[in-house]
Amino acid sequence: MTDGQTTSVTPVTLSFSTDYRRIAVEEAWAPKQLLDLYRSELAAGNITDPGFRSLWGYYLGDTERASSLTERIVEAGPSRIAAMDAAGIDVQILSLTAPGVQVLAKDIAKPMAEDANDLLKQSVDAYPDRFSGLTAVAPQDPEHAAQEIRRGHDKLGFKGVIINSHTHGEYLDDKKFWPIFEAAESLDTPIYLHPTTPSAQMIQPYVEAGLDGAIFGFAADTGLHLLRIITSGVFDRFPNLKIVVGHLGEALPYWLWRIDFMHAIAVRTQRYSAIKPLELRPSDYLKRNIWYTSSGMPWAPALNFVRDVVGKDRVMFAWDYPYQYDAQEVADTDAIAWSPEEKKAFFEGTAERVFHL
Ligand code: 1DF
Ligand code: MN
Repeated sequence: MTDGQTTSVTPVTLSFSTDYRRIAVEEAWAPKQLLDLYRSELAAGNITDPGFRSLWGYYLGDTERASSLTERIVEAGPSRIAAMDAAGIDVQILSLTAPGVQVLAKDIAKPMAEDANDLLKQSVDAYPDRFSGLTAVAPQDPEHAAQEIRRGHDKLGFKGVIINSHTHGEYLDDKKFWPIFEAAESLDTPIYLHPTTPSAQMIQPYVEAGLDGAIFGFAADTGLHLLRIITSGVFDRFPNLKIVVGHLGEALPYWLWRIDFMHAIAVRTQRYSAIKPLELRPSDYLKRNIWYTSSGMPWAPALNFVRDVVGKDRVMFAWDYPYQYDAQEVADTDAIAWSPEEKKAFFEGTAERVFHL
C-alpha cells in the first residue's frame, strides 16, 4: 500500500481491524510558494492582521516545532504517506492550511488560490488512492471564488471547498459572499469551514493571554462564524448546502439547547434586527446541514456526546496532520467501544458519502 520507504517515523503497534479504510478529512498542506509569500509579506509589513502575525510569525520562526511543521506541511508525497502508514491512515483529504490566501490582498490572493489548487492536483494525481483535495478560494472576490469552486470540482476533481473562517474580518453570512454558497450547493460539494485565528476586531483579549490559537481562539472564531451562518438564514436560502466543521463542531453541539432557547426569545421579542425568524430551529440546521469531524479531539466523552446530539452518521474522522500529529491518536480513537458498523461509518462511510469519494 505504501511507497514511503524514506520514513523516519516510528510505527506504533496497531492492533485494530482493517476492514475499513481510515479516511482523514482535515489534513493541512501548503505549497512552498505560499509560505515564501507569507514570509515576504510579513517582512514587508504588508500583512497587519494580528492573528496571522501570531500564527505564522511563530510557524515561520526557527524553533524545532516550527521547522518540523513547515517541512511536513509542504510535502505531499513519500514522507507524508509514511506517516500515514505508521498511524494506519489510508487516505488524507488535503486542504490549504489556515489562513490560506484569505489574509492576502485580493489581487495576490486570487492567482495564489489558483496556483495552490493546480499544485495540489499534482500531488493528488501522483497518489490518487492516498490523497484527495479540497478547493482553496479567495472570498475577497466572491464571484472568482464561485468560479474557482466550479473549476476545482469540474476540472481538478476536488471533493469540496476549504474556507479558513473569516476573510479580513468578514464572515460568510454577509450576502456578498453568497455566490460561494450558491456554487457549492448547486454542485453538491461540501464547504469545510476550518478555523483561523480570531479576527482583528476580537483578538486582543485572546492574544494578550496567549489563547488565540488552537487552544481556544480558533474555536471561538469558527463557532461564531458557523452560528452567524445559521442565524442569518443561509440554510433557508440554500437548504441543500453542506458544511463540514472540525473540532467536533467548534463547541456548538454543546451549546445547542441554549442556542435554540435564546434564539426563540430573540425572535419573539424582536430585540435585534439581525435575528429574524427562521424556518427551523438552529439545532435543526446543525442536524441537517452540518457534518462534524474529530480533528484535534480524540477524546471518547466528547466524541460520544456529539454523536449523541447531532447523530452518529454526521461525525467522521480527521487527524489534523501535521499540526496535531500523533500516530497513537488513531489507535486510541479506533479503540473506542463502538460497533464495527459505527466504526466503519466514522472512519470511512460518512466521508465517502459527504465528499463523494
Ligand atoms: C494549529 C492547529 C494550526 C490546527 C492549524 O492551522 C490548524 C496549531 C494553521 O496548533 O497551531 O489547522 N487545527 O486544526 O487544530
Ligand atoms: Mn486544522
